[in-house]
Amino acid sequence: MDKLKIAIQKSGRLYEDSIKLLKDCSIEINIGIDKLKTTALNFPLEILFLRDDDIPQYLEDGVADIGIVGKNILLEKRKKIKIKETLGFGKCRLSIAVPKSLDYININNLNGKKIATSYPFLVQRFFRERCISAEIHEISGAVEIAPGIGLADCICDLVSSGSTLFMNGLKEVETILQSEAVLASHIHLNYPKNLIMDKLLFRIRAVKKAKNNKYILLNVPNDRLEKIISYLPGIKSPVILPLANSECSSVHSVVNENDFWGIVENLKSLGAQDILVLPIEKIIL
Ligand code: PRT
Ligand code: ZN
Repeated sequence: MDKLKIAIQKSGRLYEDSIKLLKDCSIEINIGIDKLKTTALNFPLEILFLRDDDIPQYLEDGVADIGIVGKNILLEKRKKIKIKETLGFGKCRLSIAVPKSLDYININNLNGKKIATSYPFLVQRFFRERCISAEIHEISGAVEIAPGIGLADCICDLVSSGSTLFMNGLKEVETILQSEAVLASHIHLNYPKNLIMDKLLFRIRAVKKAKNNKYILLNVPNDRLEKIISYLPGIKSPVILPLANSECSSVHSVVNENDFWGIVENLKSLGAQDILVLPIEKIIL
C-alpha cells in the first residue's frame, strides 16, 4: 500500500515536538537506534529523519512528500513547496542584534555595517526593501560571537528567550521574521498520497484546536445561571445539568486558552463555584 513520506528533524529543537504531534494524532511509531527512517504502525506514513536545512530540498525533489520545518528555513531556502499548516511550536524570531554599547536609534545606523548571519537571503531582502547598504557575511554557526571576535559589527540570528544575545553583550534592535514550525508539502501530491495528507491534516487540526481550548465545569446557583452562561460560549452553547441539590446546576463549556483567566475571574465574581478545568484531547467539528 502507498505510504506518505514525512521528513522530520533527526535531532534538535523540533524533534521532540514533531514526534509528539504524530503521537497526539494517534500515530504509533517505533524509532530504531539508527534513526534514519521508520514506518508508522497504524497509519500509512513513513518517517524520514533529516537535518532541518535539507528538508526543503527533499520536499522540492519529492524525496519526501511532506515535512516539518521552521518557517525561517523555508523562507531562506526558497524552494518550490507549499505550506499546509502552522504548528504552534518552535516559535522564535529572526532578529538583528548590535553590541549593547552601540547607540542605536534606527535602521539607518546599520548603513555600511558588516553583518554576520546564516540567513543571507532574508537579511539582504530586508535591507534592500529599506534602502540600507550593509555587507553580509554568511556563517553557519555561532553567529552571536562574530562581533566579539571582530568578524562583523552586528548579527542577524534566531532569538527565543534572548539570553544568548545577552550573554554575548548584544541587544536586539530589529525583527525580520516571526517564525514557528510548519507542515510543508511537495508542490503536487498524487492520489492516494493527497488523501493520506488530508487525513493527517484533519487530525493535526483537531489536535491544534484541542490544545487551544479547555473544558470547564462549574456549579452555579440557579438564580445566577442566566448571567453566568452569557459569559460561556461553548462550542454551540453551554450544557446545563441539574444537581441533586436543586438550588444549583452544573454548567459545562469549552473556553479558549487565551480568554481563559479573564472568563474564570468573571465567573467567580458572578457566583460560580467549584470550577474544574480539564484538558481536551481532540476537537472535531
Ligand atoms: O542539526 P540540524 O541542522 O537539524 O539542526 P540545527 O542545529 O540547524 O537547528 P536547531 O535544532 O537549533 O533549530 C531548529 C529550528 O528550531 C530552527 O530552524 C527554528 O525554526 C527553531 N528554533 C526555535 C530555534 C530557536 N528557537 C533558537 N532559539 N533555532 C535556534 N535557536 C538558537 C539561536 O540560533 C541562538 O543560537 O538558540 C539561540 C538563541 O536562543 P535564546 O533562547 O538564547 O534566545
Ligand atoms: Zn540546521
